[in-house]
Formats: sequence, C-alpha cells, structure tokens
Amino acid sequence: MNHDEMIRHARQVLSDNDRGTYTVPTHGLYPFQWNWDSALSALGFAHYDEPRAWLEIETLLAHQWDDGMVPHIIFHQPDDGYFPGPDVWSTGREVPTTGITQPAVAGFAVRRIFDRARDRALAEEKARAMLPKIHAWHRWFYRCRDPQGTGLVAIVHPWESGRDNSADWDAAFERVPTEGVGSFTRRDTSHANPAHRPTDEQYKRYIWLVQKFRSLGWDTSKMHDASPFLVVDPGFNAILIRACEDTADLAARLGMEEIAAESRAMAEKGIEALETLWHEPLGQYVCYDRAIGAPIESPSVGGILTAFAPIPHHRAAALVRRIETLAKSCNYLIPSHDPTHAAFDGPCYWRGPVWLIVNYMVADGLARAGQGEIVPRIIGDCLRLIETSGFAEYHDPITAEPCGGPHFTWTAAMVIEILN
Ligand code: 9YW
Repeated sequence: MNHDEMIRHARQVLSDNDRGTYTVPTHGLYPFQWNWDSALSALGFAHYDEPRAWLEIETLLAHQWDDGMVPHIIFHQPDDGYFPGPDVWSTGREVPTTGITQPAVAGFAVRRIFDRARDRALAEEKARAMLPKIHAWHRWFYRCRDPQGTGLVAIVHPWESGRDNSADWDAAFERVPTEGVGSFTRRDTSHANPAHRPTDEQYKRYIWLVQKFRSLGWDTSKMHDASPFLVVDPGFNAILIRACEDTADLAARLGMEEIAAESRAMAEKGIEALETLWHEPLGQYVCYDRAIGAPIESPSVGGILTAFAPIPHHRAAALVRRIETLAKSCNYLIPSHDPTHAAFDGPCYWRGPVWLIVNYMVADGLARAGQGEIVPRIIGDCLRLIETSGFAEYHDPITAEPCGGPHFTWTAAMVIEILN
C-alpha cells in the first residue's frame, strides 16, 4: 500500500464509522460515541473536512454534565451490541451517557485543529464556543478528582484511563469486591477474540464500581472519596496538563484572559506534581495508588505517555532511553507494557499491544521537547503495522498481529494525521 492508498483507506474507515454528528470507534464492538476517540478522530477529519472535525468535538461537548464532567460514552442510539449499556449506568440523562470520564485530550485537539485551520473564521468561532466548556471540564477534574489539591487527579475506574485492563491496575483492583454483581452477558467477546480482551473477573469488578457510583446518585463530587479504586495515572495526568497548557495558549490568543490564567496555573501545578511519580530504577514515571498511598511499580506505557506534557528536558531525554530499551525486546514500538515484565501479554488489549494514538502523543511530545531523533522510528512503526496488518484497534508488538476490533476510527485518523 503506498501512502495515497493508505490515506484513501483511512478516509473510508472514518466515513464508514461516521454517524453524521459523531463517529463510532468501530461498527459492532463499540456502537456509541467515546470521548477521547472522538477528540483524536477529529484530527483526521480536519485534514479534509474542517466543519466535520469541529462537529465531532461539538457533539461530545454538547453532552457535558452540569458539573463540568464530559462523560466517557454517549449512547446516542440504542444498541444491544454493547455491555454495559445505558440501563446499567442509569445516569438519568435525556440522551444517556456513562457517569465516568476519559482522558481529557479534547483541549489539545481543539488547539491543534485551530492552529492548522484553513477556515480561520470558523476556527475562531468554534474555539471561542468550546474553550469555556473544556475549561469547565478541566476545573471539574481538579475539584472532584484532586480534592486535597495535590496537583494530580485520580481515576476512580480503570475505564477512565482509557487503558482498561493495564497491569497497572491489577493490585489496586483486587480491593474492588465482586459481591452483589448479578449475572450478565458480555458482548465484547462476541465481536473480538476473548483472548485479546479483559477477563470475566475484571468485568465483574468494572461493574461493581459502576453499581457503587450509581448508588451515590452519580454525584461526581462523592465518587473520589467513596471509591475503593483510586489511582493517579501519569499518562492520564499528562494529557490533562497538556490540554490545560493548550487551552491557556489558545485562550490567551483569543483574549479570554481568565481562562488563560487559570489554565496556565493548573498546568504548572500539574507539571510540578508529576515529578513525584518519577521512578528512577525503572527510568520512567509510574502510577500511584492513592487509596493506600504507595507507588505502583508497573512498567507500562502510562508512564511514557507523560512525554505528551511539558515535562523537564532531562525527563524527556530519559524517556527516550527507556523507549530505546523497550525497542530491544519487541519489533514494533511502543508496547503498552514492558515485554520483559511478567505481566506482558502481546495480543491482550492494554497489557502489551501497540496503540497508534499512544505512539502519536508520545512522538508529538518528544518532538516538542527537542527529542525528535526517535520520532521517525515510533511513527515508522505505526505505518509498518498498518501496512502489514491493517487498521486494527491495536497490534501485537512482537508479531504485528491485528487485534481487537477491525476498521478502527482513531487508528485511521492517526494514519491521516501522520501522512499529512
Ligand atoms: C471498552 C473505544 C474505547 C477506548 C478505550 C479502550 C476501549 C472500551 O475502547 O474501551 O468497552 O472497554 O480501552 O481506550 O476509548 O475505542
């Protein structure tokens, strides 16, 4: 496949998954709108249809809760093909949504699309309308997910991280009970190879947490303290910090001074606090289990995704060394878990596979930090994977096997982004 063919194919994927005002990640497996998928997929549309790119994020933000949270899934149309659906979440919204969030990448996406926009008037109109909403979401994060004001937010459910079954959560997840979770039928395992998906045991705990938050009436100000699962994920925080920084820059250019100042302050505090997650022996950042007050010494890509934020230069340089070490034990960068570690599982979701969106964000951050030498390798591996195995949800970093769902929106969007 030459590059033109690849772009054509990628655009076809986007168009097949386009539902008019939003995209689904892939037909069948994920039939609704997912939060960070939409923001990243908008980057793909922006190269050939700017109004459609803006609309993708606009639709997402139209379902923001009054408290500021932007939910992780919006169930626009009923579909039996996914579990847990709206009846399980039962958040009481007119257009049903889940009651948890996802990585706050929308602020970054808006700034990037704005910077490259050919239609300047449209970009300015859209950015002006969206920035206050995105800012309200960021403020919600620091208010509800960092009640002690540490500068770092916690996730209360693995699904919030976007890295659902990462080994990072294993020990903390043991503290989530399964009692009281009735029987249910998973749908994901009929669309994708069950060996590539989370286990039934993990699903029971996912559902226990949903039931717990439902019992709190979806009051998002109560969830942090009530959750037995409370983890500070460096990658998740890095995305939020980057989004705050991008919001600050863009707001300043548009004369939205208050948003600019508050966003800048949140980003600076976050960057300073991120330093507490550095783990010298592993040479990368690691998660922190806030429920027990201890670091989680798990070498996952969550700690490398920090490159996306404006971390200090010596840390960015150390992350490059870390990636070079990982390159010795796999054929395609960047594995979502260290292949030499016992928990590594090449084709299993977030326990080993390569995700193009992660590669994209890490590469972008390293280039900004003046560590661009490794970028062609990281980006080149994305293209080799697509050439070898198609537009899969994720790929095995050793064998390149295409895993999860096929014909995947954000994978395609990243290809368009890379090749333009
Ligand atoms: C699920 C849609 C989502 C992504 C997540 C990914 C997966 C959904 O798919 O979660 O049901 O487990 O882990 O990052 O947003 O592509």
